[in-house]
Amino acid sequence: MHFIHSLLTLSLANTASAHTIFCQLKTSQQTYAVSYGIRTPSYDGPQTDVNSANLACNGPPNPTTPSNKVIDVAAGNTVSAIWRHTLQSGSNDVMDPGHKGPVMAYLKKVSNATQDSGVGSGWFKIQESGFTNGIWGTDIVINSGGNQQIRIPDCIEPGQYLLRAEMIALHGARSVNGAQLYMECAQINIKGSKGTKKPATSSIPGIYKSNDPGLLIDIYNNPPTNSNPYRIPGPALFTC
Ligand SMILES: [Cu+2]
Repeated sequence: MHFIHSLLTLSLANTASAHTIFCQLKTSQQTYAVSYGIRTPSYDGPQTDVNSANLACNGPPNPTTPSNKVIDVAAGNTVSAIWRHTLQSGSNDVMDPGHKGPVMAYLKKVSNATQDSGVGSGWFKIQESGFTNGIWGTDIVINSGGNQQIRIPDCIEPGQYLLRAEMIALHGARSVNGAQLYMECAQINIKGSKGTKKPATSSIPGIYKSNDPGLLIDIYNNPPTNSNPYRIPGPALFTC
């Protein structure tokens, strides 16, 4: 009994230590330092309450550190949101591969990216990957050394934005609030766009419900299939 308990404790400890942080941004120009222009937490834990204000740009129980930097990004460029298990981890330590689920990115136009909390309206989704041919979005990120590829639209207005990158782990999602949501916000300045499109926007919190079919799901006993595909949560993807 004691042996079994120890094994259980060990496996829980492993799970807890294998969360993830979007901690670094790479543009076509430069790979920025860890935490440069990104509000990173020191602890890598998830948010699990989709109605929390901390769903926007993370927060307690994972307090984030502000950054006074804003990263220039050229419209139409593809950037990488780089994910790591901890702020010190390398590319071989992205997240526990047992963490399976969708990957998404959102933008919000702001007047001052270093000051805006991100909470509330203005968000639109610019990238998503769910479950295709047995591969989860998280698998793609882990297998590419932690790189989430995000194309910055070239049809929207230039200026300052928050870039919110998100990975969702569904291993515990068979019960309500069992999905683990990981997100951080980078502070960017989109340059070179002559676009004027104004995407339809949503509020965070507000993009997800705890019973969304993509968040309340038993991926082990009732995995998505071709006839019952995985439904990525959140608003429709914005495209130019
Ligand atoms: Cu985790």
